[in-house]
Amino acid sequence: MLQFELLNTDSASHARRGQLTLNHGVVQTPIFMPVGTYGTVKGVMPRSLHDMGAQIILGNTFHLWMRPGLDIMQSFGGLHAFEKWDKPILTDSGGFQVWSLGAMRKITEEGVTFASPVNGDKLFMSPEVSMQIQTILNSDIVMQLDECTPYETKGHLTTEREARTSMEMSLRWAVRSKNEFERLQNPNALFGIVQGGMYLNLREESLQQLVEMDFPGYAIGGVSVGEPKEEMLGIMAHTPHRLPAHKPRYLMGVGTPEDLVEGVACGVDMFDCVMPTRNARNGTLFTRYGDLKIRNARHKTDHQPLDTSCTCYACAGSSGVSWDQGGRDGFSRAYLHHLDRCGEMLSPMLTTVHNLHYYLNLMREVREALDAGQFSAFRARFKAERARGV
Ligand code: PRF
Ligand code: ZN
Repeated sequence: MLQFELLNTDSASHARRGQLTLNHGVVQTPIFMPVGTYGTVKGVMPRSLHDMGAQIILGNTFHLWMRPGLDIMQSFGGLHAFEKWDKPILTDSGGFQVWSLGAMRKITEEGVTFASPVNGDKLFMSPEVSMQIQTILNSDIVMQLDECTPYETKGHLTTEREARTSMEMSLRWAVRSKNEFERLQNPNALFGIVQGGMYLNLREESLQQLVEMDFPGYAIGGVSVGEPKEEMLGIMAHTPHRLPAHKPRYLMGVGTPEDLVEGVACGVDMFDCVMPTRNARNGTLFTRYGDLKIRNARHKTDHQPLDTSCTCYACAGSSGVSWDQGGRDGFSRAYLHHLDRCGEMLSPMLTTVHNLHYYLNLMREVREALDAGQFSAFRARFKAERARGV
C-alpha cells in the first residue's frame, strides 16, 4: 500500500511538498531517512529517533540476511517488531551492498554470487531472492534489485557502452523484481531505480522504461559513486522532474545538507545518507553556520553548544531551549571535545543525536518554507548561513 498526495509545488523550482501514506504510517515530504543498516540507527535509541521527529528509517536486505538471518526475522514477523520501530521502514535491495564487496563478487544476468563476509559461505542474490527477503522483513518500501553502475570501471571512466549494458540489466531485474513481488503478494510498495551512469540519454531511457512498468515510486541510483560534484548536480537537474509528478522520488545515498536543499529544488522527495551518523562518529558536526570538527583544539575551553540555534538534546538538554533563546541546559563544545578525547561512548551518542536532528530539522524547515510559499528565500538564506562559518 502506498498513497502519495502532492500538497504544494514551488513556482520557481521543481520543489514539492507531499504526504506519503504507507502501511506503518504517514510521512511528510520532502524527508530525510536515517540509515539503520543492521536494524539499528547506530548509537540511537528508537525513542530518541521518535523525539527527533524521524518518520521513516532504512534497513538493509543484505546485512540482515547475513545476520541475524531469515529464520529469526520470520520468527518476529518482520523487522519492525525485531528492532522495535513501529513507523515506516524502507529497505534497500542489497544490490548496492553486494556491489560494494568489490572483488569478492561475480555479477551475471541471473544475479550476484559472492562469498559471505561473515563466514565465507557461497551465496547467491537475485531479484527473486531480494524480494523474498524484503517480504519477510515486511518493510513499507521495497527496492528493486539493481546494479549500481560505477563511475570508473577497471581504471577508466565507465564508457557509454558499459553503462548501457549495466542499465539494461537493471531494467530486466526491475521486471523480475516486480513479478516476484507480485507473486509473493507483498502488501507493501515496490520502487524502481533509474540507472544509466553519467549518461543523461541512458538515464532518460531507463526512466521511460521504468515509468511504463508503473511502479508506485521511483528512485535515482548510481549517483554519489565517486563522480565530481558537477556530474551529480547535472543528474539531479536532469532526472527527478522527468519522473511522474504524482509519485514519490527518492535520491539514493545523497548527501550533504547543501545537496539535500538542491535536490529538493530539483524535485526530489526522499533522501537517505550515512553522512550525518558516520560523520558524527568521526567528530564532524553539521550546524546552521557550517561544519564543525569537535577534535579541533580550539573547542577545548568553549562553553557554547555545537549549534547555538539547535534544540536537540545535545545542544539544548532536557529543556529543549536553544542557546540563542537563552537556554543553558545543553552540553558544551568543551565537554564534547573532552568526551571524544577520552573515547567515551557518550561522545558518538550525543554527536549522532545532534547531526540527525540537524538533518531532520533542515527538512522540517524546507517543508515549512514550501507550505508558506517561501522556498526560494529559504534556499538563499540557508546557503548564506551555512557559508558564514562557525
Ligand atoms: N542502488 C541501490 N542502493 C543504493 C544506490 C544504488 O545505486 C546508491 C547510489 N548512491 C546508494 N544506495 N540499490
Ligand atoms: Zn544540536
